[in-house]
Amino acid sequence: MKLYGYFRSSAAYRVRIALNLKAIAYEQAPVHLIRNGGEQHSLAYRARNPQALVPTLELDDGALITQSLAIIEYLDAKEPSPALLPADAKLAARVRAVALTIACDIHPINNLRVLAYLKGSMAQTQDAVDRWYSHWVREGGLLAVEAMIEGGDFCFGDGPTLADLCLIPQLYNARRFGVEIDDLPKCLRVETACASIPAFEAARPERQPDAA
Ligand SMILES: N[C@@H](CCC(=O)N[C@@H](CS)C(=O)NCC(=O)O)C(=O)O
Repeated sequence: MKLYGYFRSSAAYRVRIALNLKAIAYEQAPVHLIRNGGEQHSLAYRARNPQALVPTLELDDGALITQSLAIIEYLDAKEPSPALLPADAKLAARVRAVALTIACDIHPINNLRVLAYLKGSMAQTQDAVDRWYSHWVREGGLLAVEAMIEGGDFCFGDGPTLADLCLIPQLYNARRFGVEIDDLPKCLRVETACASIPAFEAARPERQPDAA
């Protein structure tokens, strides 16, 4: 398998954790989101992912899957162990609710292209853009995730699920942009627990071949 991604992309980070947890071998194909005007916009990459976003997973037969959550659910179906969604339907719905809060409610409005549009076409200052980012990470939001998760080492239960795969990259990004997260003890406990798991550690942005 080949993962088209970018070291700092939180969506690609989610998929790297899933691949590592399931011990699936894969090759990385870096797509630099800043250099050359953003390599995601190239014709070659758009042919793989019409949204011009990372990640894209290319399977051994050449099939392409886009959208990190769709990729992770595909991997979970193909390689069920360890399961990233609980068998219990009610618990699985709670796991998905946290994952979707991050992937659908926080991430899209804080994506690179949105921040660039605010700064460029909307002529906002860097300070205004930073305030937008922090506001939507928290209110959009991690404050809700803090209330939704259980308070143990993982968001739910005694092992990582799709919820943790979304939370850890979001916390990484929050730290990178200086967003206050010290008042989220349950999220921070999950962050500490996941940091000791090699699959999470190996997926960290600074450990990737394209980290610059
Ligand atoms: N919902 C998509 C989001 C993908 C996404 O927005 N990726 C970002 C990096 S985290 C990206 O490629 N941004 C490029 C841009 O904004 O131009 C997913 O989960 O895969």
